[in-house]
Amino acid sequence: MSPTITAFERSPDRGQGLARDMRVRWALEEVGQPYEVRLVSFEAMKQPAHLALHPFGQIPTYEEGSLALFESGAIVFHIAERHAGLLPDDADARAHAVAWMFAAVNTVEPPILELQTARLVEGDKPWTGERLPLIAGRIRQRLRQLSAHLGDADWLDGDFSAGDLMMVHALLRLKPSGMLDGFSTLAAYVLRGEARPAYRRAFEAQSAVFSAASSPGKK
Ligand code: GTB
Repeated sequence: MSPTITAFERSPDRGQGLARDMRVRWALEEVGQPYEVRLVSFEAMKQPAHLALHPFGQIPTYEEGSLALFESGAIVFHIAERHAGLLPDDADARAHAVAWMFAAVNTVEPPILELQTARLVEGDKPWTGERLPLIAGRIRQRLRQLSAHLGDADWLDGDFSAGDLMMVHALLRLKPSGMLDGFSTLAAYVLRGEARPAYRRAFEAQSAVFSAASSPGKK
């Protein structure tokens, strides 16, 4: 039976692949696992039926038989553990790949999210002008460190892994800010991720949802 994931009925990013269902779609495409998608509105996400799947009323979720999961990192890890292609066989290399998954969501992504919140949610606050350069500084520090680790390698630790998938997707949110432009090897790393056929298929699938919702005749 194919798993079912949830995604935004109408994504605020207008189908640019920034919402976190994209990570899950990408992982499923990498391992060749077909999947179903249930689209949810912001209202539906806060209703009991969805809260039973996701305690915080968000997307994505993942259902497979009696298993229901939330948190994109946990879902990608689950997919990577059960299918070949996203984690190395060697136990130590596998542990490294998992460390990079955590680094993506726990070390690199937080200041990137802060920037988005400061701009989009708190942009009208009197302190925003002073806060933005501080956040940008924290992001640049992480980018410098990540760039130093990556060097001229294609991926973070050997072959492409779930760690790269999570990291590339976290970095993608920086694209509109232009901050990646100052880090040519990271910009190329992100482009390598986006060029993967599995990424392209996942991107097209989530983008098609937005296009369909925006087509004439739809509210
Ligand atoms: N830690 C959780 C995970 O990784 O799964 C975070 C899940 C999460 O933040 N989900 C968001 C959500 O459901 C969608 S992805 N938000 C609705 C709500 O909280 O009510 C975050 C997101 C939203 C929009 C854009 N965008 O427009 O660019 C990008 C990312």
